[in-house]
Amino acid sequence: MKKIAVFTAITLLLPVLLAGCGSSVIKEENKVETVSEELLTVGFSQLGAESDWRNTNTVSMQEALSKENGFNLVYKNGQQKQANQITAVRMFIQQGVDYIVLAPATETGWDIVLAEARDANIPVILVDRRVDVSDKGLYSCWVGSDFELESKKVTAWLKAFSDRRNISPENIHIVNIQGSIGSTAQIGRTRGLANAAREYGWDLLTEASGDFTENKGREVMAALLKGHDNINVVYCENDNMAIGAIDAIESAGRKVGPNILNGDIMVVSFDGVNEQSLDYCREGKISCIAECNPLHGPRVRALIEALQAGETPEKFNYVDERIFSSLDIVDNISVDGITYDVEEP
Ligand code: GYE
Repeated sequence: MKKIAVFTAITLLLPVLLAGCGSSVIKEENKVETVSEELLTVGFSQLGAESDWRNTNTVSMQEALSKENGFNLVYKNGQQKQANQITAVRMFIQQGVDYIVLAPATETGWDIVLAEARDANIPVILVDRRVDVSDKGLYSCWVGSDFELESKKVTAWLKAFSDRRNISPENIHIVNIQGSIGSTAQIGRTRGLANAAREYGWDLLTEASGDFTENKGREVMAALLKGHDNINVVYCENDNMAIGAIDAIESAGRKVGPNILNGDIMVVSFDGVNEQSLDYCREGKISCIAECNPLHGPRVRALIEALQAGETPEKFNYVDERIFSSLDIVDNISVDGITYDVEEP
């Protein structure tokens, strides 16, 4: 495979300090650098920096694909826009990188650029979210979470909780603050809730996207409270939106918590990465969090090393994840025949 000898430097994003992630800092975007022939050049198109999950994921990738580990990583931040990611992938192709790692913003719209990568003989590894392409041969493999399973865990927890508290299904009035529409995480988490609401007879009032950000979560929640006076469960498709939503609920003079027949609004969420959301979970402000594991760097590294060694890794690689609640009411849940202990956050 072709190696790149020379790159020259550009770009600049202020390093983003990670909440809840100790001292890890995202390195600036980079493009050009002189690298030794010994290193494998990897172009990583990250979709953005919208959440703590995402920033932790970026750091994990940068740490695993470091020079010390034998990699020359070219990192591009797509700013939550697929068009930017397509440009980044084309740039990687032009530079003749050895591997492309893509964390795609949305599922659709990748056929053409991935065909260009294949024509250039550059293997593509997908991380986190997936692409919906007519030919699965356009990428080598994927590693990430089962987002619908995460949703099934949260809804199983809510079902068990409401059964134990004798809350009848028609008294459960849910709004869903969705992630970025068309992303794999949104699609799976939204589908899981819709299926559970139908199966259990919950009142799913409405859904609106908060784009996985704290600010939009706050905005959307404020609007939902104005439009519906009976909301008692908020299902947030990530923790950053949950933090924003909790702020909006409290600013509206309402209380977050599990006593939903006595005026509380219950918040449930996904990720378990950000320290504040874990604190909220310990305090009972967030009743339940399905973990979503962002530490894919070493997994992607292992996939690249397998491909380098001429092996064919599994096409789809799922990570194991937990469920958290500090409420002493549901010890475990069962989903698709598997029992998961509900753990302390
Ligand atoms: O849950 C959210 C992030 O795709 C799993 O994207 C990821 C999701 C994660 O912005 O916080």
